[in-house]
Amino acid sequence: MPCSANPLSLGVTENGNNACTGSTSEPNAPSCWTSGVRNTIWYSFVAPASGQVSIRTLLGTLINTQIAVYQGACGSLSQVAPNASSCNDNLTGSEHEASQVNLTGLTSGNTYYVVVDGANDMIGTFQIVAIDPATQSFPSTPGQDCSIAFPTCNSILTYLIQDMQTPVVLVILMALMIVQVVKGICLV
Ligand SMILES: [Ca+2]
Repeated sequence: MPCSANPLSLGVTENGNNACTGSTSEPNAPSCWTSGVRNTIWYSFVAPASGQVSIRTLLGTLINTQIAVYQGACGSLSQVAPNASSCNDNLTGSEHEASQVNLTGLTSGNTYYVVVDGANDMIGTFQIVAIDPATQSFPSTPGQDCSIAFPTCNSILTYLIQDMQTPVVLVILMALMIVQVVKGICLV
């Protein structure tokens, strides 16, 4: 429930599990959520000087999250306006059943509350991270993202096939291909 929310430090990923949770002493479900039994976990964060915070979930055994952000006293919360900016079920792109909101215009120093629920009646493990997008980026997603931009021109790419636990070196003649296809342009 909101008054026992877990504090989030900006930029630090936290593990969560919404099994064995309910929805007592908290606001009604926000309009963007998929209905069903609510099994919520509450987090809080303090808005940074930029007034900007972006929040994202990463899926675990909970395979479909939905989130919303509230403000005010923990016992009488109101959703951060506009409601469409502070509520999300599914983000677009990969891992689209996860959730993300991008908030601006927050009051620096104020405490805000983030609620995480499983869509429908879903429960399980997940991760959540909040960042100040003015100064931070979301951590990379293991198995999906490179932690840094990776130039693909004229490179030797090394892959680890995780299922086989066998390193395989693939030499890709990107330079030759790119010269043939888009001469002079380097994909980064
Ligand atoms: Ca979702």
